[in-house]
Amino acid sequence: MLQRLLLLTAIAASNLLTVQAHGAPAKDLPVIHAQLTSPPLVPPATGRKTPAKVIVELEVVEKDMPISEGVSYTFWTFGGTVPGSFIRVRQGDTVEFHLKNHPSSKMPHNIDLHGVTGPGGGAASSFTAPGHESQFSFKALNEGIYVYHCATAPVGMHVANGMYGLILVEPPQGLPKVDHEYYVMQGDFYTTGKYREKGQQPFDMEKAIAEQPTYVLFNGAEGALTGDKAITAKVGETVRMYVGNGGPNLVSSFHVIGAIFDNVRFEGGTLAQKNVQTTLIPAGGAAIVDFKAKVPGSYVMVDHSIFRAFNKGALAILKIDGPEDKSIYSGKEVDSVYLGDRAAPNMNAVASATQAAAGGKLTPQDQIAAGRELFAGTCSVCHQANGAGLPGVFPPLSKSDFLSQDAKRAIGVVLHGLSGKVKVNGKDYDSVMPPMNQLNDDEVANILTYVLNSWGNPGGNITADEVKKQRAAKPATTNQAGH
Ligand code: HEC
Ligand SMILES: [Cu+2]
Repeated sequence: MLQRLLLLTAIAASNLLTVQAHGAPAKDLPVIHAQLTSPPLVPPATGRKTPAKVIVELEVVEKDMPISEGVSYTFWTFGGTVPGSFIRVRQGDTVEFHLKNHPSSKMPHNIDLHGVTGPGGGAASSFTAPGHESQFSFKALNEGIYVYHCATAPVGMHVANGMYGLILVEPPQGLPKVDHEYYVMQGDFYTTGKYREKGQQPFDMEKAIAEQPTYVLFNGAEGALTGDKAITAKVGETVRMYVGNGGPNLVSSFHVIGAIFDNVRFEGGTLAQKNVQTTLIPAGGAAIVDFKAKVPGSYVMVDHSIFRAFNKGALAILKIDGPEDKSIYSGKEVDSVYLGDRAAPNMNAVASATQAAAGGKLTPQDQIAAGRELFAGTCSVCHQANGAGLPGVFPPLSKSDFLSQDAKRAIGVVLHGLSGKVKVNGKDYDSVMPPMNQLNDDEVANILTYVLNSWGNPGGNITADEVKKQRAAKPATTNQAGH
């Protein structure tokens, strides 16, 4: 309340001081409290034509948050989110920076802002123990979009835990008006467990040193920008995205499937490149991309190092609503081809199955519901959504005699793949199913339980333990004669 009052007073005071000479001493500048936003939101334009003294208050909070469905991670955050709060100032502003470290923190932290001119970018002046606050000032000399991050030893670990964000230094004349501005930031994450392995996952220093991330994510969590959390626009509107890359290790090949960036301020600099398909965003760097929404549908944002998108989580959605324009594009809405198992608008059933499993109360009904969501986009690409398969190419899973002969054998099929001749419902198939061992034990168990209880199959259930045992075993024989 008091803070609000102070803020209002500060704004009122700043309005009184209309004309401000360039280069006025900081003590004469109007005082403004920066409004910070959580991703994917961006604070409004400063709207100022003259410099100000801008007070930024940012608090470091260490907290557990989901990194994927049913997977929890202890993030270290600037402002409670990954990436951290978005800061917006104007070139020529003097920024009075207050860094607080929440009393519940276990670690000291500091901040290095790439928009600062001075040794360490503020790091040396901002070392802050838990329960403390530090303060330093800098003048925003250069316009641009800048990464900030923690630089406390071990630096890589602080960054890997989510300690980065963006600060925009507007040019004196401001940026051209657009209809939407969004804040998207990539990061790579290292957990001791495998991708999507459930439960609390600690940081894995060895994977981080080897630069082998378990997750590559936009905005700190798988699904942070998909389903009902997708960012949105309407046909005819302009969209600007401030896209950062916190790293710590990977360089991002940022791409929006089905869109061309009209303008890219690459590397966050002042020059704009036009008509760009994929823009490279270095670790510790950022870009400003903009484009006009022309055709409705779901646009999938990826790191075009494509295994990161489909197997490590680097996938987000921009949903554009509005009338079709068949003269530009005649096709259909993006489907499971690009969305994969993210095609389901939400994965609630997967999350509740995970919760039930953790509490030892998993029912076959939970498994079936979760399996249905995972089947879409994972198995349905080949076996079809109704399990009917495609004649001569993909065998049916509906009323499959192969499946009902030996339900447990299907575990091996999913984990290790299947090739060679196989007869299903009297028809021969001689093709290849790739191993799908990127799925974890719960996922395989749930998908197969769903399959066993769908389309006239015999029912029953498969447990995660059974999957675990078969994962260690050798590949299933591909020849039916062996059975
Ligand atoms: C890339 C295409 C593809 C995907 C994805 C795929 N399969 Fe298959 N699947 C096949 C092919 C092809 C065969 C037959 C292989 C052969 O001819 O030896 C097969 C065979 C099978 C069989 C044994 C035959 C039958 O019809 O009962 C089962 C069970 C099965 N798949 C389950 C799954 C499940 C569950 C998933 C999802 C986790 C999945 N498959 C994903 C292509 C695929
Ligand atoms: Cu830190």
